[in-house]
Amino acid sequence: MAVFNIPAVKYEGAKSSNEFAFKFYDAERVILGKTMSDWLPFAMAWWHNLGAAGTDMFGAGTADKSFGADASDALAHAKAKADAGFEFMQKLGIKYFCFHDADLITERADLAEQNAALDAIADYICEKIEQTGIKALWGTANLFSNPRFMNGAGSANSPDVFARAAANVKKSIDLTIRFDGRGFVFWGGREGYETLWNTDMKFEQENIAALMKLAVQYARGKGFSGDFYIEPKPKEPMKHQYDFDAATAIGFLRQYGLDKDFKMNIEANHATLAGHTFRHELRVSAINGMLGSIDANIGDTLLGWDTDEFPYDVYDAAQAMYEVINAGGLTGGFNFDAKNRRPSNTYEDMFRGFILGMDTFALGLIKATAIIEDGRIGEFVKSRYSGYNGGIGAKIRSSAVTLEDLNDYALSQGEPPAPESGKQEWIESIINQIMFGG
Ligand code: XLS
Ligand code: NI
Ligand code: NI
Repeated sequence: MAVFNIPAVKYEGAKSSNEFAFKFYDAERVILGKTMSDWLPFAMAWWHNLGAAGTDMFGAGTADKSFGADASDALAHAKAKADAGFEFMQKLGIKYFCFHDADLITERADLAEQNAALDAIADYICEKIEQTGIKALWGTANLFSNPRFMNGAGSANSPDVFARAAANVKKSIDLTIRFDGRGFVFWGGREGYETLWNTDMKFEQENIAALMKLAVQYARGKGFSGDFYIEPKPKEPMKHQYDFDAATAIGFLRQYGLDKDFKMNIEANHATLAGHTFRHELRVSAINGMLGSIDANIGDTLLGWDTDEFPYDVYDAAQAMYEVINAGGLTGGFNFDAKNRRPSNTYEDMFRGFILGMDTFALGLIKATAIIEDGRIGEFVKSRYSGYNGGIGAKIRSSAVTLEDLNDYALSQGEPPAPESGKQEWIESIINQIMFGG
């Protein structure tokens, strides 16, 4: 029996007034040689869509996410969530989901009982995967909600807590492999500090790296060939988190020899919390060969925390897609790590959120493609560095000069030619022309 009283969502074009239709996301439309659905492997976040009921620091949930089950019966509720989730993804044409172990079924304190409960729901989810072809984009272990992780997981001061975190990672890798996942995420919500007075930062970072190394060894031994991801975030819940931003996380991976197995999972809202743009984090990852996957959401500058809103800003999405296209696409996908606002508390709102997010990224793809095909900006950027194509520039690029050579060159040339305009305003007006000029 269907959970949602909404038919499958179809593409109807920009003029459609059907609120349950896509206006821009046309899965089969070919753009730059690939279909929209290949450019945009969308994923549903199990925790937000099937779990989050709108609870906030000031009030209880407003949405009913029991999906008709008796929520006190853990397995029945977990199955109802899976039924709802797969129906939801099928109706939207979404091929992937992302999950934490703890999202799948109510957690139990005892590890053996917890693993048995996870196996029971995993059997059910595997049947659904078999029936629908929908599978995991990535899995992860929730090493932040349970009070046992209050001092961290990999970074915990207690080796017993470290061992429990490792066991949860092992189980979550097993589940990811069973769900045919493309990747495995580490998001270090409790891997950081509240005060340096009680913290051995170096010791904690070494232990986080050790946990990651153990995870890679185990997963590769089980035949997992996907990517591991770090999802950087500067703060929240901790005052300072070690995976502050992409540059910090990439440096950490290189320091501990993890860079061959890991890439970045960039979340838009985390980028802005770190004082960067979403696009900046994508560029940093891409130029380091580590752009893996995206948590597609948007924050709110007036609120300033991880509000996880559905992305609606086409200007922002176009910039993100410009980076993704230039990087040749993602090996991961676009996970809507996003939730409805608290007053948007109906099942219909769940669909409205995803339609908004999918249409926003479809528009981003369309507009970024137009910017690339227009060519003016790409050409301008190339021409700005054209001095390096020959002469002294080419020698600098190929490391064929010494500092003395450059000194001689500078002495002989006199004052360098006047610098040329960076033309930012011209570029920004081209963007507006492409975005709104029809
Ligand atoms: C929290 C993170 C989290 C990760 C997965 O801010 O975005 O949801 O994506 O643990
Ligand atoms: Ni996230
Ligand atoms: Ni987040």
